[in-house]
Amino acid sequence: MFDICVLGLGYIGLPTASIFATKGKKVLGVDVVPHVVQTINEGRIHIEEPDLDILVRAAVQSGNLTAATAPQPAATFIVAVPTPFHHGDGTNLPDLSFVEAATRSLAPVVKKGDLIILESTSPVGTTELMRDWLLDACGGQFTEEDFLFAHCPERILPGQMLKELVSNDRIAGGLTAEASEKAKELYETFCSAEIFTTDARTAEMAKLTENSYRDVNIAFANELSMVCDSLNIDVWELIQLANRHPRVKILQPGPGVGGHCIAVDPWFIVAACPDRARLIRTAREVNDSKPNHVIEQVKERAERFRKPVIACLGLAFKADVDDLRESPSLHIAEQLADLYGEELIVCEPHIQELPKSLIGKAKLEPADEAIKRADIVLLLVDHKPFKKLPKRILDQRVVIDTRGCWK
Ligand code: SAJ
Repeated sequence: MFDICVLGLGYIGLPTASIFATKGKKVLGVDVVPHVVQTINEGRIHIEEPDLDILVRAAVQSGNLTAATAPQPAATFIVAVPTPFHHGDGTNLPDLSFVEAATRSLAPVVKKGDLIILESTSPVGTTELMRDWLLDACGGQFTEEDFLFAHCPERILPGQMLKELVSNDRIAGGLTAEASEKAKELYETFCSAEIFTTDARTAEMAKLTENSYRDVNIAFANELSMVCDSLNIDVWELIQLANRHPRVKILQPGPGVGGHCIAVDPWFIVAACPDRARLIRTAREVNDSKPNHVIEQVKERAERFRKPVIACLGLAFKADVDDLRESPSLHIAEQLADLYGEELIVCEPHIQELPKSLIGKAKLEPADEAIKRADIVLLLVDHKPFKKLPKRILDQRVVIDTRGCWK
C-alpha cells in the first residue's frame, strides 16, 4: 500500500508528489494522460520549472515515486487537479468537473480512516462537496465519519516553486479538527515553515483571498497606467515617487494579468457573492481590459507607417518563465498578427518554435535582430535578457514599454 496517492501531476501535484517521495514516503502519482505517466516513470518531466527535473529524477530513482493512470490504495489521497472556470452569462463560473472526477475515482480504493486532501484552488464549499461525491460514489458503503477531509491550498510561485514549497507557511483546513491536525502532520514532512490549522471553508477562502488581493492591487497599478496615458504622465516615475510614502506600496503595471491563478481565482469569490464582491469583479475587468489598451496604443503609434514592422518582446505570462498559457502578451501578439500580418516579429527567448496560434502569421526572431528591423518595439515581458539589451539599439524606434523595463 502507498503512503500517499497524488491525483493530478501538473504544476502542483508533480512537485508535491516528488518532494514527499524524496522524504521517504511511498508515493503513487496519478494522471489521466498516459504520456505524462510514462514520462514521469522514465524520471523525466513534461512541464518546465527550475530544478523540478532534478527533484523528479531523484524521486523516481529512489523507487519511492511511481506514476499510473488510476489510483491505488493509500493512507492519504491528495487531489491537485485543475479548477478552471467556464464563461457564464456576464460572469465566470467555477468548473469543478476535474475535482469531481478525481474524487469519484477514489471510490474503489478508499478504506476507513483515509485522509483525503484537496490542494486545488477551489470555491468555498468544495471540500464538503468532495465528501458528498465520495460517499455517493461509494454507494452507501461508508459514512462521513469514516474519512478525514481537508483543504490544504498551495501557495508556490511559478519560477520559484521548489524553494517556496518548503519555505512558505501553509494552511490546513479540515472538515473536522482531527482532519486539520492529520493534514498538518503530513505537510510537516517537508514544509519547514509554520502550518496553521482552521476549518475547510476558511482555508478555501484564504487561498482565493490571497490571489484576489494581488489581482486588486495589480488592477490599481494598471488603472493608474491608463489614467497616466491620458494625462501624459510617466506612470513608472509616478509609482516610484508615490512608493516613497511609508505606507504606500503600489505594484507594477503590465500588459494585463496572466497565469492560471490570479486571473481565475477572484471569479470564484464573485460567482459565490455577485452582489457583494464588487471591487473584486471590477479589478478583474480592469486587468482584463489592459491588453486592449495596449493594442490601441500600438494602433495609434502605427498610423504614421505605411507598413509598420512591429517587434513584440516576450510572449510568456510573466518574466523569466516559459509558460505561455493564459498570457496577455500572447493574446496581444495574436491580435497584432491579425492586424499587421507578416510584418509582426515575436521574440521569446524561452521557446524554440512559434506557438500554434502564430504559425504562418508572425516570425520568431532573437530580440536584437528583430529590433534592428522594427519600426515599433513593443516590450511585453520583462525577461532578464530584454532588460540587458543596450539602450542605444532602441534609438529611432517607437518604443512601447508595457512593463517599465527600460526606465
Ligand atoms: N503582475 C503584474 N504586476 C505586478 C505583479 C504581477 O502585472 O506587479 C502580473 C504578472 O506579469 C502575471 C500575473 O500578474 O501576468 C501573475 O503573476 P504573479 O507573479 O503575481 O503570480 P503567479 O500567477 O505566478 O502566482 C500566484 C501567486 N500568488 C500570490 O502572489 C498571491 C502564488 O503565490 C500562488 O501560489 C499562485 O498564484 C497560485 O498557484 O495560486
